[in-house]
Amino acid sequence: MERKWWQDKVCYQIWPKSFQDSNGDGVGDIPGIIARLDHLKGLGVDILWLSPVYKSPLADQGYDIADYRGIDPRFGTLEDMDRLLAETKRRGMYVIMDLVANHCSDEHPWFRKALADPEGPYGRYFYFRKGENGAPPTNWRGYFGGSVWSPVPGRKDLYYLHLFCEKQPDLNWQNPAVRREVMEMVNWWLDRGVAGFRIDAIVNIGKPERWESFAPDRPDGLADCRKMLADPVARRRLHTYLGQLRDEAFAPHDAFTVGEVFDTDPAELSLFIGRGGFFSSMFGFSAACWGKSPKGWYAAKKPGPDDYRDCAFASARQAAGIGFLSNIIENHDEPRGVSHYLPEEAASDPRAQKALAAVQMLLPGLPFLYQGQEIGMTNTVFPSIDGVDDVNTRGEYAAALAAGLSPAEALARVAPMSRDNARTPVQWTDGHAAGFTAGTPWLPVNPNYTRVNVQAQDGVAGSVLEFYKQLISLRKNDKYKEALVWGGFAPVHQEQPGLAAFVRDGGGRRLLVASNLSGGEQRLELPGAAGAVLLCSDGAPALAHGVLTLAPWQAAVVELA
Ligand code: TEU
Repeated sequence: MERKWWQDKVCYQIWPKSFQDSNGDGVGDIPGIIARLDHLKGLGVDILWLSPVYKSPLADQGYDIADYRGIDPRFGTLEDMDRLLAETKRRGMYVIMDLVANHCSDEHPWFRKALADPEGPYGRYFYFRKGENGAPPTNWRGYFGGSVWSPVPGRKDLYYLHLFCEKQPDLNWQNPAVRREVMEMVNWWLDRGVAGFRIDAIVNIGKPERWESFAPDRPDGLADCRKMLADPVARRRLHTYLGQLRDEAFAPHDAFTVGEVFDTDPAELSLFIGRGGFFSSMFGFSAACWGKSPKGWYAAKKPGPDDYRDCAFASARQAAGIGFLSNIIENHDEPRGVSHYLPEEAASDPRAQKALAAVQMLLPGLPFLYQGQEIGMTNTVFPSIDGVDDVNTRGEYAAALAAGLSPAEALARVAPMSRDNARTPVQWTDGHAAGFTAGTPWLPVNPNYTRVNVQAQDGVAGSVLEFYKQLISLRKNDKYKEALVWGGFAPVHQEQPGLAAFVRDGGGRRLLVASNLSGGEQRLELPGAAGAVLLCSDGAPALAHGVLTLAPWQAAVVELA
């Protein structure tokens, strides 16, 4: 595999609105990020992914962009952004931005001009279609529920397409002028010093030739819009556009790019992240997709530690020899990983949080942490649906009600999946608003902040935060890098419930990573003679007669002779 500058790095996602507020308005901002760079440097992370900070009405929290070259005043200014780039550079860190180009905001000048004249040049930046007999052109349901079509105000029977919310009109990538706008914008940021992009919802940019309704798949009479993405013409178009992005923007800058690509066909992995692929990396979402139901969140099954292990291992094997997947246990769209993958009674147990961390951080691929993960932040509590901000959660709540659930049941079922779980403010201290803001936070702080916060863990032996630091420094240690970054991967005793173990080998070294993801003891026969114990989450593991015994929720890394 070709060696690239970003492969031995550790990445960290910042969701700016909830990271750190600097001016007391209750909303996180870029100066707040700058103020916390030393925390991130101390943790050992290198590449910071900033969720959108562009000018936006924040209908989907910035994933609805009104000006691709402007910073939203709530987050700061372009000067603040330049300062962030300089301050990260000074610390040997990199910033990647979020490229949200499947759609823009309905408040973007392009869409305003398009609405004023749908038949004009800006009309061709979007998808306008005529309905039939008062009904929208197709019966596609959007990602957040409801039709993907909204009527154009003042125009009889004309609709515009939005796969996400109605304030996120889809951009028409078939129009070369749109692609030129995107290429120029991406190059503008890369020239400014951004190291690359996380590429949002990108599989949606290839649209099919024929726009047809599908058989309804829910009581609402609509059908999942994702069905049209499988169309061969849509796929071919997607590949063409991604090739253009790579050739005209990413490759000339040697940018680091990570695609948000769900449900990838394993046969296409090499096209996406192989040598000369569209992206540097893409997220391995198999664990995040586990248990999801076509009916909606209310019908989703909660995964357990073994499901996480099996998904993660399967993805690692698929990518072996091809490229680097990006490994997550959570992001701004998912529940907190410790709440989602650990059994309920263990989600807040630092031992269990560390055992899960060891697996994620030492798998092949690139580790991505999400803000607050490093201190074991958990899902929050939802007293009522009125307190939910997220447009996605509100759509899923409506789907649960439509399926006949009572309001209380609907809330109880969608709450564990809500995107607001990951969007509560980062817990820095046990003081006012967890040290996130001097004012009132835009979304309530998770009530567990008095116990779970950075201040309580920083420099404290045995804390989740200190364990993440150890994992990161082990991955970066020159002695073990060949094995942990570029080396092979072989699962060990995967059939053993509650155990996640694997061997990483390279540069003449073999390391066993063994995590006990259960509340009972785990014993495993070592696949080789035991050498030094490089790391242990709690205490020391018991090693005798070629057998490793792990205490409940204990994780260890052992060098094999
Ligand atoms: O997400 C794309 C996407 O497919 C999501 O709808 C995902 O399925 C859902 O959030 C899971 O809960 C990206 C961004 O990550 C998300 O925050 C945006 O809302 C979305 O694109 C639209 O830009």
